[in-house]
Amino acid sequence: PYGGRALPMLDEDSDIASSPVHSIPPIAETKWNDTASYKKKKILQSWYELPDGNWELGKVISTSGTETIISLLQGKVLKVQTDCLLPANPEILDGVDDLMQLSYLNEPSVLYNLQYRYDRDMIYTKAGPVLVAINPFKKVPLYGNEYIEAYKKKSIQSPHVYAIADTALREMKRDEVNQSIIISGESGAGKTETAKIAMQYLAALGGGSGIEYEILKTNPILEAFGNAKTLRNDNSSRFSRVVQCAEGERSYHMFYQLCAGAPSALREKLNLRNVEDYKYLRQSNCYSIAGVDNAEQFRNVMEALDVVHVSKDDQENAFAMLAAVLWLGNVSFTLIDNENHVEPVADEALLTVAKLIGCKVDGLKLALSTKKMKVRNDTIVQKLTLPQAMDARDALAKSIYSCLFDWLVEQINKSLGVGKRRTGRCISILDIYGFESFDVRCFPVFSVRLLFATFTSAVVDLVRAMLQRNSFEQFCINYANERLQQHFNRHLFKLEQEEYIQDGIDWTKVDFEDNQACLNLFEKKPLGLLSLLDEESTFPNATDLTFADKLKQHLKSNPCFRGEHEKAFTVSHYAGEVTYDTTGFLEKNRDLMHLDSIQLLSSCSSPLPQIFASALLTQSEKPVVGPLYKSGGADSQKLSVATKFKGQLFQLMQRLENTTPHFIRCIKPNNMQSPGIYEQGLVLQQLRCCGVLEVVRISRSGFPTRMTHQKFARSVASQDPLSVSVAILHQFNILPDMYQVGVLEDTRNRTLHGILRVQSCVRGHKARCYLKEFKKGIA
Ligand code: AD9
Ligand code: MG
Repeated sequence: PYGGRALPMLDEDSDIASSPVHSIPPIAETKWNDTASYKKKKILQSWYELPDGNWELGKVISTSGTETIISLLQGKVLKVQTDCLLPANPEILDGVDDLMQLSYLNEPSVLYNLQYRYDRDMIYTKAGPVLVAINPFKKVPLYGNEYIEAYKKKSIQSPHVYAIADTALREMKRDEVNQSIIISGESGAGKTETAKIAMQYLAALGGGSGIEYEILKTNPILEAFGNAKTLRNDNSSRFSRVVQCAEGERSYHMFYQLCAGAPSALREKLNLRNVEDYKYLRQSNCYSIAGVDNAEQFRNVMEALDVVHVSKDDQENAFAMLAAVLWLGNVSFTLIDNENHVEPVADEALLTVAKLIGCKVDGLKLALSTKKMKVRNDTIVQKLTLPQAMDARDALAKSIYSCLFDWLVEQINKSLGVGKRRTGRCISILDIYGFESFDVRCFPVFSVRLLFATFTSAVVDLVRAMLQRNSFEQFCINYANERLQQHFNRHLFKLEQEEYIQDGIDWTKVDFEDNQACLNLFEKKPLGLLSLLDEESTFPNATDLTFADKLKQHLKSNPCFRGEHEKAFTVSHYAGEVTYDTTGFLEKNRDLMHLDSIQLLSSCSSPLPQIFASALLTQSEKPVVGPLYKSGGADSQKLSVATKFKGQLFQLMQRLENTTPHFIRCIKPNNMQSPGIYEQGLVLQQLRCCGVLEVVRISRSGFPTRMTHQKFARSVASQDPLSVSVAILHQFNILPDMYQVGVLEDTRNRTLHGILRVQSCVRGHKARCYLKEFKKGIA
């Protein structure tokens, strides 16, 4: 990431200066291909890479020529090429709080340091300004009031989510600037738990107005309606999985909780059945989560809804919508002519849906079996075939659910008075879905073995789920992550350096992996992925194959793009290459919600469907950002899903841009959701993806501590700040070429090792002192 330039301001003893330069994620490594320097530096321990890619620590016995003899842990002695080794840190640095303190910042050293801490339940580590959190998959004794108090009083210094939340709160008050805590990581890495821990701290410090308790109580509600069990995480934050669910996964928790926990009066009113009686829930063959009691959870959610002042009526209305979604899934169709047109069967399912949403049965039938289209001045009614009718049904179910979720959030915000608080300042916590890539290549061996073992339909489905392609959902998720990564880069690389330059610091610019080219690939008009997708979505005869061809035709020279076989294409994301399968892209982007269904909802007598209808109309017709998408033939103007997504993403980014960000990177140490298992390869891949190590490097080569001359001078009790500073530099034999005119600050915290590196500048009266590391004893 350092684009071929040596890092600035390094003393001759620093390992970073001699690092070879890499242009892509692997962390720049210090290879000791020069034996003399190896000897000179008295490296006692080294990392040796085993054939399986893991690293093992070895003691260096002797080095001669280009070969080194090392003894590994179990006493095995090897003669190896010296340049196959990476230097290890001295034991005194085992488990340091901040990766910045490591003398050697190579991959095995970082992995080792994180593991050392993880094994001791120290799941948090700083990587310069970023907090790294490794999922313990068990209860760790790091939370609760005692810890909150300790972080509040600053009597504990160890890295923690509490410390990040505390800093955010302090900076919000001190600078009167909104703050954000941005939490990222793969599915199951611990983002949502981390967000809750941050909320817990903020709530405890909030001042006891009672609102804190209410805010914490929003968690069970949002999780019941917004989370589901997936193969990767029993409590995964999801979107859109009402109508489809893979084997072994579940739909949103709330459905199971309602079916298990609704009191009998409510059951009767909503005509509720058991989970197995609903097709939407039945398809994945999974109803329970180990250790979770659905009925009890339902009572928790009801209690939480009371706490956040959602009225009993509104609660019941919401449950009715859930029941309507479930019954919609059971609506079946029958052929009515020779042209494969269908209409819904007027059975219990259809009648119950009509009753729950408060519409006429005929109106519902029509909405699920026809589509009105305007051609010039005429309205024509098109009958639907079975797949079209099923799509219309599923689209209605999805819309009702997503409207219900939005409505619920709005109710909670209203009742908590969000946006109307006195101070007007806020801390936003962003818990976003992480980068997703289904590595199709990894699975075949496993799946073939499975297939031979037991050829049941359940297994085939499981394999299908495992072989999931990267589809439209991953495309959107990864695009969002690409934007977030840019935000991360901007703050931790770009702005930092701009500040040095602005302050007149003699600074050689450090290049970093900029992902602008990939963002351009998505956003460029008219020849970017999103524009081309929208364009193709407007052609009634377009198919996923014509879409893929179009991409290949227009983007073939783009370095971030590669066409693949048939319907596939590959994007070079910051986190690696992802191959997308365009199957279903156009359908998903068009958003099948027909205007007929919206009209149906607006004609309903129940209160919620009407609210949903107007929300859907504004959503689909109000341009947010980007071009309008005309649905084929009709004159209704609708935004495509991708364009809507982009609009929402831009709003989010705009909001984040106006805050001081604090970053937390969550890491998943294994795929089994088990405690105590730390898979080096898996951790390394996540560290490489998120650029954490590059941040450490830049922070280390930069000047993390800044102080005005005045403040510094006060701390050494002097009348003349500048001369005191220079005197100190002189006293410690700091060579003149290691500092510019300036002053020096005491960094008591930074005394572990290393050499004083000072650089400062004077610009008018606002001179600042910049320094890097401090030699033990200077403080
Ligand atoms: V997803 O992208 O929403 O699928 P997340 O949100 O990153 O994912 P989540 O926070 O739900 O993951 O964590 C997954 C599970 O890890 C939790 O259900 C806990 O069982 C476990 N976990 C995560 N963090 C902690 C922790 N600090 N302490 C204990 C934890 N357990
Ligand atoms: Mg989550």
